[in-house]
Amino acid sequence: ESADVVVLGAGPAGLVLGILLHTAGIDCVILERASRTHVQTRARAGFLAPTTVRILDRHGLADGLHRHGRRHGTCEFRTEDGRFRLDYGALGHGGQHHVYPQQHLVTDLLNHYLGLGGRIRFRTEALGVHDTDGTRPSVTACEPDGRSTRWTARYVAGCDGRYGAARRSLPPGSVRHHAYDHGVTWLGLLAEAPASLDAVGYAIHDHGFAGHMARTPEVTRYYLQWERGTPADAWPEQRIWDELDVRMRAAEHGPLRRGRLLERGVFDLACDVVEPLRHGPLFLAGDAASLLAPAAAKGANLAVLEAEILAEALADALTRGDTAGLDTYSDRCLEHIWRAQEFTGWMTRLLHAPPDRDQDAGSFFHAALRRSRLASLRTSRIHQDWFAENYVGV
Ligand code: RFL
Repeated sequence: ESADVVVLGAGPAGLVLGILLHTAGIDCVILERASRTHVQTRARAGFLAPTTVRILDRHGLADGLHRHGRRHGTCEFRTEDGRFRLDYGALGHGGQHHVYPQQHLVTDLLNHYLGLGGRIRFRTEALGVHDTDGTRPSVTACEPDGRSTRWTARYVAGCDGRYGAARRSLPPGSVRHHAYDHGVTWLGLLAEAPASLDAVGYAIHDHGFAGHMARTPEVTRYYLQWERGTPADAWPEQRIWDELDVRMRAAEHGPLRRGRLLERGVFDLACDVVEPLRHGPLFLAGDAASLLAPAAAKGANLAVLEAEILAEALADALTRGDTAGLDTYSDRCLEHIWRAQEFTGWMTRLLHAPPDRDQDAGSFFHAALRRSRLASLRTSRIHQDWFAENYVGV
């Protein structure tokens, strides 16, 4: 089988790319390992940046977001020195987030793509991308019935995440892989409960970080810094809520609204960047290109931005033979990626004690630095503007 562009993965990156290519009249197909139900129900991100909303608006993909998403522009830090709020939507360039769960966005994008007549194969796992040294790459894939197929293409877009086939297929030595582990682990929770505060909550505590993020009126995301290696189900629900109360200082600032925990997942705050985001006719976008720790909510936003840049470049190449956009794709994206990595690293260090905190040396020093950094953020308008610009920007 064949298509001009074979897209691997139907997350935000793959779907935006598929829609824009299809709209530009490019023959493309999306291969997705998971089932349609799985793709439409996988809860992850929720905070969409103004750039993302502008991109979705530009292509008529933001109806659901405007109808059901909510604007959000406040975060609250809770520390041993009390709490303070930043109305980041009124600082910096005045940008706000839209809170709209990623699975709803993915559902909207998928419906749009299918409505256009776009081709997608669910439960079809890409096994490898081949012949990337030439001009006629191919993708081997495993179909739902276990048969294997080969797709030939002009270009392949790897939007299949960190563990996908695109990254695995890069020939050794063809790209550099910069990986960094922040040394911190989070337990991510989805609670069947309304938000407990009208802000993103970041709690800094001796026991470790705790976070609160709105999702929908019925569901709220919480995070607990978690000991690496401890399974997600190690604690009963009661203990998790009690610990959230302690770290969020509920006794001081008001109770958390408790509810059944719908989902738990443990993940390390590790990040990486592939450089360049291209090998011959194979291009990487989204998490396949760069993974970010979720501390600053950048991953889905970068995925959409990169998909738009790549779609334009591929359309220029395929319709006009103009490959200038493909040649600059990697550099353009890497600029945004490193900026997002830098801010995410800054947020990660703001929210967590360094992993060596139990070894006395340095721990007091680091705690003092963090306190001072928070004091600056609480009191300096310039620091706040910088924070706001980076917090909502991609
Ligand atoms: P996705 O969404 O992971 O989609 C990749 C798709 O590829 C499929 N796939 C394959 N298909 C075919 N063949 C193969 N061999 C395949 N291997 C994989 C997968 O089934 C999947 O459907 O990647 P994409 O499109 O690059 O999008 C990236 C975002 O999903 C990710 O960056 C964000 O979810 C990160 N993130 C957040 N980002 C934000 O911008 N704001 C947030 O608030 C935010 N919160 C989060 C997050 C990620 C989290 N997790 C995953 C740790 C919260 C959490 C808990």
